[in-house]
Amino acid sequence: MVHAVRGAVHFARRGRRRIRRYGAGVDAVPTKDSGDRHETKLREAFQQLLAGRLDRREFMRTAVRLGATAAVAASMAGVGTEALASADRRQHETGRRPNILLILADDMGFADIGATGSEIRTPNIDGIARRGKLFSSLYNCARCCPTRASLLTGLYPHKAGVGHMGANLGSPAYQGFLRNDAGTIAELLRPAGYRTLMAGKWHVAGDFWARLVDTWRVGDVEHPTPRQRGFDRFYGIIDGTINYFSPWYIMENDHKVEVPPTDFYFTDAITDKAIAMIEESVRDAKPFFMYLAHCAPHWPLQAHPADIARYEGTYAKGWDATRTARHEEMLSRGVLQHRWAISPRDADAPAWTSAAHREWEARRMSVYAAMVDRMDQQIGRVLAALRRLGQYDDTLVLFLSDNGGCAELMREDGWAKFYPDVTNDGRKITLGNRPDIMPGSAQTYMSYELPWANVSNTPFRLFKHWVHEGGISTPLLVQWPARFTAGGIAHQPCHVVDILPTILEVAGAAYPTELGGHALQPLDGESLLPLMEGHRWTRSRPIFWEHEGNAAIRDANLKLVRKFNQPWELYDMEVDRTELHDLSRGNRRMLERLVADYGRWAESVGVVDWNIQQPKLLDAWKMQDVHG
Ligand SMILES: [Ca+2]
Repeated sequence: MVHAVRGAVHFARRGRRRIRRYGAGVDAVPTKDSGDRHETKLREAFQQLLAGRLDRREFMRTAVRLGATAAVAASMAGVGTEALASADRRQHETGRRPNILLILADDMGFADIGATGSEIRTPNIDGIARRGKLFSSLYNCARCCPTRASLLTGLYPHKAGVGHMGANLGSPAYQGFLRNDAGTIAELLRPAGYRTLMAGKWHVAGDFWARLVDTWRVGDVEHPTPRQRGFDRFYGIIDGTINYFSPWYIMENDHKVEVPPTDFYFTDAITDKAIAMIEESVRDAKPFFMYLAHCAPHWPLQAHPADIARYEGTYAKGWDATRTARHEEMLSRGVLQHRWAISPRDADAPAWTSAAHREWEARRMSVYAAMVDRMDQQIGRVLAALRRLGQYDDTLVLFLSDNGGCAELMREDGWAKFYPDVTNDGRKITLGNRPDIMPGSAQTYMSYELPWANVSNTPFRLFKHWVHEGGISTPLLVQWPARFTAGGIAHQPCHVVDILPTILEVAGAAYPTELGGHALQPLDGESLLPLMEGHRWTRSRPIFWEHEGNAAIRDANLKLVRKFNQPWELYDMEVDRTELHDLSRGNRRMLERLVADYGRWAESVGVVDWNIQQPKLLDAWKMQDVHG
C-alpha cells in the first residue's frame, strides 16, 4: 500500500499538469480563480479515486464536470485504477496477508439461493461459487446463537458457552455468552496485524428483551460486546433480531446510536458501514477481517416495496410446485452429490391446493424472497467496493447461513410479545401472523412459517432447531481469485467449527494456548483450506450436534440422529442424505457404537439433558413452549 500512496502523490502531480494543459480549453472563459478551484476539486476527486471512495465511472463524471476532456478523465481514471491494481499485485507477491470477508445469512435455508436451485435472484452470491467453490455439505448448529458462537471460536457451542441461546441455564456450557476460554477469530487475528471489523448481528452476549431496552446491561460481564471480544470496529445489533425499518437498539462501536426515523433499512445500513470500515482499513494499509453478519432473511418479514414487487406472482404456484422446481434445478446443477429423492411435504404443512389465505401466503414468501434478494444486492455492493479498492483478488470471501429455514409461528402471544408494538416515530405495529394484513412494512411483524420453511430447506427434512438435514445444512460459497481456481463443488462433510482454523491458516496466524490470561480450549475444527484449493481432504473427526435435546453424530457416511425424547434414527448419508430410510433396526451394533460415541462427546462438552434444561428456559422466557 506504501507503493500505492507514493504512486498517488506522483500521479497527482502529473494529473495537475494534464489539467492545466487540457482544463482551460473546456471552461469557456476561465478566470484564474475558477481554474484553481476546479483544479483543487479535481485533485480531491482523484485522491478519492485512489482511496477507493469514488469508483472509476463516478470519477470520470466528476472530472468532466470540472472541465477535463473525456479523454483526460478516462486516462486519469485508468491510471488511478491501475495504480491500485498494481499495488494489490505487489502486495500479493510480497506475501502481504490477504483480507477475509466472512458473510453470514440468518435463517436462510439450503435452497434459497440461485446457486442451489432457488428462483430467488442472487447473482452476486452465486458469482462467489462461480469464481471459487460451492460446498454442498457444510453444517451449522441449527440455531442463531450456537452457530455464531461456534463460527467465531472454532469450538462446539457448549464449549463456547452458548449450549442453548442467551439465557443462563446454570453451567459454563449454558452461560449464554462467549466464554473466556474460547478465543474469537477477531481476538486471534488482531495480534497478526489485522484490522478486525464487524457489521450486523452479534447475538452471543446473553439475553436482551426488546421491549425493555432501558434495562439492558450492554458491556457488563454477562453481555460482552464485539469490541470486548476483539473487534476494532462494530456497527449493528447486540441482540437477535430487529425491526428492519425501525430498530430499537443500534450500536456503533461502544455506544447506542440514533437512526433516522424513516429511510432506514438494516440490510442496507450494515452494508454502508461495512464498506466504510473496509475503506478505512485500506487507507491505513492494514489487512482486514470483516464479519458481515446479516439479520436477513430472519423474521419479521419486512422489505422494500420495490424488492417485493420483483416477486409479485412468483409464489402463486404455491409451496409444493416451488419445492419440486428447486429440487429439479439443484439436481440439474449437480449441487447434490447423488440424485437423492426429495423428502415428502412436511406432515404439518397442508397441500397448497387446500391451503387457506393463498394470496396472503404467496405474499409472505414474496417478502421473504425480497429480503434475500436485497441481501444479495448489498453483497454485490461490497464486492464492487473490493474491486474499486484494488482488494478484490486478494480477499478470501466466504458466504454461509447460520441455520435452516425457520418454521416458527410468530403467534400474537408467542415470540411477538417480546417486541415493540410502535415504530420509532410512533406508528402502531401489528404483531403476529395475521392473514387479514399483508406483511412487508415496518408496521407488520410476521414470519413465513412452516410450509415455506419446508421450501427453503428443499430437499431435506425439518427446520431450524432440529438437527436433521433441514435444520443444519447450509451452502458454503468461497472465492479467493488470487489463490483458488474457478468452479467446482465440494461434497465432503464439514462444519462451521472448521471456518476459524481455515481463516487462521489463510492469515498465517497461530492458535495460542492462552489468551488474555485464560487457557484456551483445543480447537474442534480442522482447516478447509486444502479442500478450497482443490486438494483431497477428509475431516479426521466425526461431527456432533446437540440443540434442545435434538442430537446427532455424523461419522463418515453414517448419521445417527434423534428428535428430543424420540428414538435414535440411523441413515447412510451416501445413499440417503434426505433421511428417508431409517437403518436403525437392522444395525444394532453400529447404532450402539455411535450412541456411545455421541454420549462421550456430549459429556465432554457439558451437554445437560434437555428435560432438565427446558423448564429453566421456559421459566426465564416466560413461555409455554420454545417454538412460539
Ligand atoms: Ca438464525
